[in-house]
Amino acid sequence: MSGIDTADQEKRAEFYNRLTPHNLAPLWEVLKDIVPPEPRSKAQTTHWRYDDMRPLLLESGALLTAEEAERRVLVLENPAFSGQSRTTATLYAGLQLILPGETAPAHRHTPSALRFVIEGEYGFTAVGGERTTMRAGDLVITPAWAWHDHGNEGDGPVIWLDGLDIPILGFFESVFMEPYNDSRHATTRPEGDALARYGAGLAPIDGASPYGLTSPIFNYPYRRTRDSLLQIAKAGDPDPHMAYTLRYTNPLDGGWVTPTMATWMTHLPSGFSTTAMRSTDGMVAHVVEGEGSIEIDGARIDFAAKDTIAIPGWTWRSLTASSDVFLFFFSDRVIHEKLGFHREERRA
Ligand code: GTQ
Repeated sequence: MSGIDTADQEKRAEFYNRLTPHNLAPLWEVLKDIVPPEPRSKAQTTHWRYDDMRPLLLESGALLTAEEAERRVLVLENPAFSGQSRTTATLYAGLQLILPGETAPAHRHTPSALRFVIEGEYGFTAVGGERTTMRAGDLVITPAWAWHDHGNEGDGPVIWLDGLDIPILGFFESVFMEPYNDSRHATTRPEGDALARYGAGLAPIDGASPYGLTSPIFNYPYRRTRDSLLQIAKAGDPDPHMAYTLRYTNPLDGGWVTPTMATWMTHLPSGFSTTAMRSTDGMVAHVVEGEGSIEIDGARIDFAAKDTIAIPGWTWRSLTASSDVFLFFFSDRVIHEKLGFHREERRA
């Protein structure tokens, strides 16, 4: 505090020292930090180039097996949260590698997970007795507390981006995890069952949501997402801020696909630029196709396909496409909305 003399300051400091043993602290010394006029994210804007990450991830493949690692993942760690396995203030992202013939053993945990497939053709994730083949660009959901394992039945590496709400459950001290009694969970339904039941504008006539707050569809195939975005682009009239954007939905209630993480995909035709906007949710952006740039609070990042970028909450962001661009996003927006503090601003 300014404008007070040294004697007063000493008196106050002496008072604060006597508060400490009582586990008390003066609010007025920290009020402006803990209740600022607007958010100032502690997360740093960070750019992970796939060309840098891929060789390192493959190197880890020679050091240990997926079985040994349980999950062989390089965490995309935000430099502002070194050692904390955080990509944004609230979300975790990592690159997972499965080599031919390997299994990442079955387990379940209270954090929700999403996988955005980057490369490889015969990777699979099994969730609660159903397998789905993971193709580049697919969004695969693993609901909280559902048994899941991963494998690779092809002859090349399979790599995807993991997104989990681990820091959020960590904050609430609600992380539980249980290993399964076998490396793979038994398959009880044919591949494609969930998509047929829930992903064709249809739903079972009886029965509730099998995974509670999480979408019952666990693979949103890229072919469909991409086709839809290209189809709506034919109508023209891209939104100045969002270009062509569609969100992934839970078909049973129209909401987001997980209880904590919002997911959407944006398509920018070559040459298109968006007008700046900002929102309170912190985001992870992954480049599916194309090249371009993103400006975040005035700093420009030039991105290439397969790169990943952490965008701190309440920063101004705008995109420019130098070729046809498809960007996958996930953020903690679901929680902001549910708890009523989501805010967004769009520049004219
Ligand atoms: O695949 O279950 O990146 O449990 C981190 C924790 C992936 C997974 C991660 C996990 C998983």
